[in-house]
Amino acid sequence: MNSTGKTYKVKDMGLADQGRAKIEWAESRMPVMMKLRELYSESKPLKGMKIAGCLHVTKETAVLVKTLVAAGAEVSWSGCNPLSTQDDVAAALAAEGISVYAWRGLSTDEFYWAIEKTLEIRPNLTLDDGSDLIFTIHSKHRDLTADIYGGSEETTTGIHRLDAMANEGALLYPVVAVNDAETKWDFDNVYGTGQSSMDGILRATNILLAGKVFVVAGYGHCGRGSAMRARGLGARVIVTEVDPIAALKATLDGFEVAPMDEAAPQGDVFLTATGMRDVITARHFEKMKDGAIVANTGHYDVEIKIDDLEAMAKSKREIRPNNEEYKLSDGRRIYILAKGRLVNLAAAEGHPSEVMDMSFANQFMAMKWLAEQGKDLKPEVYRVPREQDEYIAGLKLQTMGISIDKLTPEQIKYLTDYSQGT
Ligand code: 9W4
Repeated sequence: MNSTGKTYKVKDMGLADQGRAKIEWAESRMPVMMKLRELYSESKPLKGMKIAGCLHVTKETAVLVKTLVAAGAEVSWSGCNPLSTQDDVAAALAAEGISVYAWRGLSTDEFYWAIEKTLEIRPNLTLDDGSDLIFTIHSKHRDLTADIYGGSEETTTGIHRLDAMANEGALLYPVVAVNDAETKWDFDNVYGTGQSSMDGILRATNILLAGKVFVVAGYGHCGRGSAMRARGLGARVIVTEVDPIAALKATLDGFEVAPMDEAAPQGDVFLTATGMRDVITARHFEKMKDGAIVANTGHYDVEIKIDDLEAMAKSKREIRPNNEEYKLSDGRRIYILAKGRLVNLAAAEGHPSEVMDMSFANQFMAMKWLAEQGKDLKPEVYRVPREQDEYIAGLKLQTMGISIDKLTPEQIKYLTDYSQGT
């Protein structure tokens, strides 16, 4: 129990001061969240709302939690991934009076126990990353849905599952698909993943990227962000693709484009960002130079076929944290970062706070909207309205001291009046 009589379970309350410092640092980088906190701490649009959240317990999430509380909500929280919980942040939240049930490395049973604990408040709103809360409520606690105005979901994967539920008529309350906001996915993927992938590669290797050949597999948003940043650090970038449109964009953006078979013998660093499995396999490892570094920032750990490398290797050792050296029988050495898992999360810290600022502003606005309208909505999956996206982008620009032009009434008329011709 903490000073406010709330229960919690975290690793070590002695870490609370360190966690508080981390949260304050994030707050100083999340001006949109701080603006929303200022705007709504008086009118308290979430007053009377109980929110259960299941989302990575990080310094940025703590800023979201504190903003929900400032807007009047009572909050209970668990982490959505056993490896992403920052124990110091969890302790700081507990010390602030939040019912938080999260510690790094908890077991599957403990994970579901934590979710159950957060549901004890009988939430009016749920906030998910991966839809574990929504699924637990729909399968085990249907009685709770009577009090629930709605929920939000952070990820694409979660939303796909919810769309399927809604299509079958199985969804019992409205859910906002936060991932679909442009101020969320586009900025996360291009600027968040782009920078944090370079960060992960540099932390795991400490190499000079200038002058290196950097191969990016996939020219979706994450690939584009990574290619841009690698170029910015002075690397010569080669993009590989299967989609002719994406390949053409990469070419016109000034990148070399080649098949992986041709890129393999040239690359110093390889980064997969395709979302597809088996992008780098034995065939490519066979052709790589001695010292080649291979990392993934795409889908889980399936893009690099490490089993192939294991089979080819004579020996293997950890040479630095998140960096394993595989020695082949011909003497070549190949380095795999973070065991082929997401290098930006495992070897660095994910999206910088400035990027999470917009994702979580979308979460906050979704909660506010559901608190105000949820009871009148059908149990469907709702996209974030364009106006919310524009509001958040506008706030971000404002906090950065950047102003933009406005359409004049004549221009608006010109836009909508087809009779004027071209
Ligand atoms: N973090 C994560 C996942 C797996 C993992 C070394 C190998 C996602 C989004 C946000 O999934 C997340 N595996 C690890 S560390 C680790 C961390 N290892 C350790 O050995 C396995 C995750 C959202 N987010 C940001 O991006 C920034 N602030 C946020 O809230 C966070 C974490």
